[in-house]
Amino acid sequence: MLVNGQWTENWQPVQKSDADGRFIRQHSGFRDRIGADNAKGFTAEAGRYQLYVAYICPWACRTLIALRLKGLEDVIDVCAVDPRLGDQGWAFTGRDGTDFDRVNGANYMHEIYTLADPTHTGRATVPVLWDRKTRTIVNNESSDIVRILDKDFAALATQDIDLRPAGLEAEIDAVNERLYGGFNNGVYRAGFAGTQKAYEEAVAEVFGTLDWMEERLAHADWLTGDRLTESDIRAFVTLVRFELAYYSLFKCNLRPLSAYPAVLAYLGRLLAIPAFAASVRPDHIKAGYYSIKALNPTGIVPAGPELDYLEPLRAA
Ligand SMILES: N[C@@H](CCC(=O)N[C@@H](CS)C(=O)NCC(=O)O)C(=O)O
Repeated sequence: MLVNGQWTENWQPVQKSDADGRFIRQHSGFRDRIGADNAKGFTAEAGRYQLYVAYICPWACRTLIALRLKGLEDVIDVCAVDPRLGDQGWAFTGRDGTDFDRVNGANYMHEIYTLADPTHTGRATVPVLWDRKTRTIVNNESSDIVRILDKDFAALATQDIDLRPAGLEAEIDAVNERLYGGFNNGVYRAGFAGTQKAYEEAVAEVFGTLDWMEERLAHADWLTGDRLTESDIRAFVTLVRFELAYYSLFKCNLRPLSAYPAVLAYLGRLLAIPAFAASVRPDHIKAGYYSIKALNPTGIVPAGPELDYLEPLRAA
């Protein structure tokens, strides 16, 4: 991670945890919005911003899905890092269908953080929304970036979809909260638990949340009812990684997804939407998660699993 703008290589096993070994996620440091009332002058313009992502990363893929659902591909450039997290963190290698950084010419993601703030301290995470004009980071928090794309770029969007419709905000927030603690971050809390107690606590919440989703989806197509919202993006990014990575590497193996027929059908509905399908690169997901040395010292990537619900991606 970066400490006062200097890259510190030996950070890989160091995940923050509490006294009982519970994984603690770092807070995102750049939290601006885009619009006329922004004090830093960030306004919605075509060709001004670049979105840095990793196809392995569920948080980054939230923003990629939102970008494509809104039809903003020609408005905001996307730059994808190599899926493997190395000694220098995320890198721009051009391998496996990823990108070189044409905007800043960086080799590593941490350079983007020090360009924005030469004394930055923190992990150099994706996603990052970069402003070419002021040469800084607008925002590095996926939940904000999804709303920036949905609301702040609404006038430039070419698809008529509202991911957070008026009147549904409270319901969306309640679903998001449940999903974050028990599922999106829950799988990480299981995977990076430092004690048996912390692991068992997290894994029980993960499957409790899947039980809850199964119940909801038995009566509705989407998590908040009859229209797709940002909550479905949040559920999707974790669901589609569940059996590729979390079930095995993060030890979330109480039950496979086939024990949840309504959830599995929901995953199929989401995968049939091109914006969702285009965000899924199973090879990146496996290569990326299994490159986490603290969890998989040999770096060996498993051959499977073969998953029927990912078949349509292969045909595409
Ligand atoms: N709060 C952030 C979390 C992003 C995050 O944790 N990204 C991970 C990839 S899945 C990352 O870049 N990790 C690199 C690191 O921790 O050094 C968000 O939702 O945008």
